[in-house]
Amino acid sequence: MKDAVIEKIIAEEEERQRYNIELIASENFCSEDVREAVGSVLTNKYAEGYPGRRYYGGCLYVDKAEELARERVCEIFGADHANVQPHCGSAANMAVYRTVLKPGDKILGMSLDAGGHLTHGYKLSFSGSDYESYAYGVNKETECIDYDEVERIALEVKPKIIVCGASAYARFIDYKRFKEIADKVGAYLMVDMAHVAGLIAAGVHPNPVPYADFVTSTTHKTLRGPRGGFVLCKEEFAKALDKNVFPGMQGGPLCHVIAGKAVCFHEAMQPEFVEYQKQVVRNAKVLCKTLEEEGFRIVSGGTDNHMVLLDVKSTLGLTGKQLETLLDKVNITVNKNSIPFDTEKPAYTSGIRVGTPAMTTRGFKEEEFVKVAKWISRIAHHPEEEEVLEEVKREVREFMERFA
Ligand code: DSN
Repeated sequence: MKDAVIEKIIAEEEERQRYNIELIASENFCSEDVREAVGSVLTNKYAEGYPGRRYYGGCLYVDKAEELARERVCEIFGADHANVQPHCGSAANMAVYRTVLKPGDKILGMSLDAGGHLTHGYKLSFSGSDYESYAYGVNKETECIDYDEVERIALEVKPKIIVCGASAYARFIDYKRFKEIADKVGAYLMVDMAHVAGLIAAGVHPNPVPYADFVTSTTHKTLRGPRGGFVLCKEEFAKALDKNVFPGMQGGPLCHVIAGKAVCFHEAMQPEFVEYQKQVVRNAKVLCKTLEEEGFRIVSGGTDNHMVLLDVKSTLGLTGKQLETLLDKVNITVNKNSIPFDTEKPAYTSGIRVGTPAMTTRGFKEEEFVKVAKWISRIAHHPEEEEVLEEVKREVREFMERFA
């Protein structure tokens, strides 16, 4: 590369990714094939419109790539229609809202502090400023979604759309029950499956497609593709959705990323992908159990998916930010996260979110995740001790040499 400055930055990031233990639940390592597609000449092409209906000439090959991506993702999830052009998950969610809502309409989603996403109605996001947003949370005792409470709020609010799916929720979501609630109040149902899309593709998590009017997702989390988004919907919404993505919100699609999505969907149809996702869940359960044995309080008492939410304040007296910073020092990467009914500000939080998708891709199994849990525990229990930090950092480095 002629730009030596950027070349160095990329090399440093590559080194960081190679030797760090990556536990951010929304991250993963995509395949070389996905990266090849994303780094290909398809980045040079303008292709506003859709396959067969473009506003530019020369779209023969990018048409094929987009068509393939659409067909594959519909086959994986059993959907009628897919739009694979959204640049990210937020854009996918915005496209759905713009398809069925007018500004000021009511939206009901999971609150951010209970585990929902910014775009599910948070006040500082377009979803909370363009629409009248209402939130449901989790039950104070179980820290799980209380479906009767969701129904009560829905009956009171009468939203035009109900949104479920979460960024920091370790339990199964009962999509059927959400559909019943939506039907009862005459609302559309949108499921944002971004976090669990890979698990769903592999059949280790329930599929929301039979219940939801719209399902949105990213492609880079458990699905292990390039950074991007997509929307699935019932045939009746297909035309309106497509119009709202382009020309409604976006101009030219990222043809190279769409090709990367097609590769990712192909990979998600292989038997190895099912094995990988099963391992992701097994690893999360072991990580959860070991951390619990080490004295951490697990929000909601366990996990059904790829992540574990830890309350580090009540048992260890640390904020999420403190533990995130300490773990950074030993090259274990996590993110601080609010927990339900958190009394700390979002910049500090009482929690940490950890996930297994990335390190499962790198080959970690149960045994390795027991080690990871014990390192996290040592750091959390000896936050002031420099020797402990040094020792764990050295152990992590030596350990990661085996997986580099
Ligand atoms: N920000 C993402 C996450 O980390 O979960 C969700 O989009």
